[in-house]
Formats: sequence, C-alpha cells, structure tokens
Amino acid sequence: MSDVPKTHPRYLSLTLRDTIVAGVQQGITSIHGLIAHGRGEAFDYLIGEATQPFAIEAIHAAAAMLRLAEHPVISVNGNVAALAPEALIELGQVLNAPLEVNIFHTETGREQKIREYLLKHGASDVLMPTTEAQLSFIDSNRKFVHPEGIFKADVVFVPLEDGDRCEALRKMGKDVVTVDLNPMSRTAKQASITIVDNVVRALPLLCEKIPELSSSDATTQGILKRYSNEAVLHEALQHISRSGNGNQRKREAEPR
Ligand code: PTJ
Repeated sequence: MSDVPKTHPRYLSLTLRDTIVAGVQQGITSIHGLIAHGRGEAFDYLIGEATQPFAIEAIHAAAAMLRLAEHPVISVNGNVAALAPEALIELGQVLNAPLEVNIFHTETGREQKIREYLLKHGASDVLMPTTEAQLSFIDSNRKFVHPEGIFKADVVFVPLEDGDRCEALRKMGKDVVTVDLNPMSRTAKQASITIVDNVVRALPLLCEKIPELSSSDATTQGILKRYSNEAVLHEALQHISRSGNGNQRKREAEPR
C-alpha cells in the first residue's frame, strides 16, 4: 500500500486505487482493469462520489429482482474481486446464491487466483468456468461458464461488465443486474437493472436491502413493476450534465 495520509482530501479514492493496484500485483486483477478503474473514477467524480437517488432506486429494484429469482448467480471478475471480496461473499450469503468466476481477459492461473482469494476471505465455495457449458451469442473467454451457475441462472449479477456478455445473457432470456458508473456503456443500456454507482458503495447497500424484502409478496413484485431502467439511466445522465454546470463551481473550490 502507498503512504497516502488519512488527512489527504482524496484519501478514499486514492485508497481504492491502491486496492486495485494490489489486485494486479497479486495476480487477481488484469492490467486492463487499471484502465477500467480509471474510467470508473472519472464517472464517479462526475456523479459526486456518493450514492445518488437514481442508484438507490436501482438498488431497491435489484434487491427485489434478486430476491424473486429462482436461481440467482453472482459473477465475479478481477476488478470486483479485488475491490469488494467481503461484500460479494455477503451478497452470496443473503441470497443463498453461488459466486462464479468469469473473466474477460484470459491469463493463465488468474481464475484460480480469484477463487483462492475469495475462499481466503470466507467464501464457502466458488464456481469456476468450464468447457461443458457455454453461453451462446458470445465468442470471448466469458462464454465458458459453470453448468450449475451462470448457465442455469435466471438472474445474473454482473458488476463492471463488458457489454458483450450482458447482451448474450439477455438474448438467452436471463435478467442481468449490473453496477456500472458509466450510464452510457453498452452494459448499462442492455442490463435489466443498472446501478450507476461505485461497486464499493452499492454492494453493502444491496446486501442491506435484500433481507428487508419477502421472496414472494406483492410489495417486492410492485417494486419491480414500477421500475424503469431507461428512466434511471436518464436521471443519471441528467445528474452528470448538471454536475458539469452547477456542481462545477462547487468543485472548483475542492482539491483534486
Ligand atoms: O477481470 P476481467 O478480465 O473480467 O476484466 C474486468 C474489466 C473490468 C477490466 C473488464 O470487464 C472491462 O474491460 O470492462 P470495461 O469494458 O472497461 O467496463 C468496465 C465498466 O465498469 C466501465 O464502464 C467503468 O466505468 C465501470 N467501472 C469501473 N470501475 C468501477 C466501475 N463501475 C462501478 N464501480 C467501479 N469501481
């Protein structure tokens, strides 16, 4: 870890950078993950580095969708594993859903290292990709899945996704819940529910919300019925464009 003092005004953001760098050094996160993280940082800055009302609305809908799912599965890539291992495990526990390693950038041994990292943090089991079960409509490494995991899932939670697999999963009739700081990404637009927030803030809120909902009642179904992903993405974009105007003056007084 670097020696950023706790008093530094951007301490939290710099600590997250350290975490993702440590992920690369441990062989969990792809080097490309640093670029993805930087893009996320830029959007987080525009969003105000706080969970906004449009994200809360999506978190409630995501909690309802995952609660009503028959076979929810949590897909884990190299960025999320490094940033939020405990929260991923907690989500698996509250949903009674498996974690499954699924990465885009093929690197020897990285999938196994992610699995071991999650087990070390307390996961009871972690599914791995197989060649027995493959997703249709996709050519990348992400097509290799576990027959009892993503292949069988009705709802897949896929934070920090690249657009291709999200599209493939949707074409296969599955619902996708994602967390993506970029409301304009292909994933954000194609997912059933997009939480426009930093995964490190959104995951604990999602874990907190799920136990409050019943797995069958009309209230949970009502939350889903009323939800519009398009409207939520529109609100996120509006918020970002306001931050380019009104919030900019406030930002000018802040340290970079
Ligand atoms: O481990 P692998 O090989 O599966 O690779 C994982 C990454 C993330 C590198 C891979 O999926 C990738 O290249 O993703 P993209 O296409 O760069 O998309 C990542 C999206 O996540 C971008 O829209 C970023 O803005 C967003 N993002 C980055 N960091 C965060 C984030 N969203 C939420 N929380 C973050 N911390």
